[in-house]
Amino acid sequence: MIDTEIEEEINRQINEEMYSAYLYLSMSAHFESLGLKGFANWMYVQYQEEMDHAMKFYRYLHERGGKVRLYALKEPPHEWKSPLHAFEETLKHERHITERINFLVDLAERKKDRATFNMLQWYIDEQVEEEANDEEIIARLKLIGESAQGLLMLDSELGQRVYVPLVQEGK
Ligand code: OFO
Repeated sequence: MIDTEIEEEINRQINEEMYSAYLYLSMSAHFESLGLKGFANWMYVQYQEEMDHAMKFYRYLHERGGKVRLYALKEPPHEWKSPLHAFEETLKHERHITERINFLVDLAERKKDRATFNMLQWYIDEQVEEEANDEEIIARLKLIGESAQGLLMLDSELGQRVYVPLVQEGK
């Protein structure tokens, strides 16, 4: 049986991951409305990945005999001043998620819950990758500046991103 404090914090994390999904779906819709189909695709893939993050915690809690509780989702913003602004907000949000994962790792350590500690290692690696992806796109957007041509080239590149379900990756 899983410790009740860990159970509660994993339930909060399911909500955090679902909010991440909601936020990125809102960004995807925003880019779609601007005709930036590639940016919209990138954010849609991100939305799908965040749902996987939520469901990985969901399945884990059941495996450990815990009870999943789904809490209300916050309403995400609907508009961003520019693609750069949207990606800066994405990075800010991911840094918050990294802090949450680190908090969960500390809690698992304090409670001597080795299984949870182990499961969380995947999220630690994932956060490194997510922050690096956002930082790279932010750097590119800063270089592009006001160039419409540069923005459209990046849009077409971001349109190539493909969703790979976690279950298919065996994770
Ligand atoms: Fe974006 O990594 Fe989950 O939330």
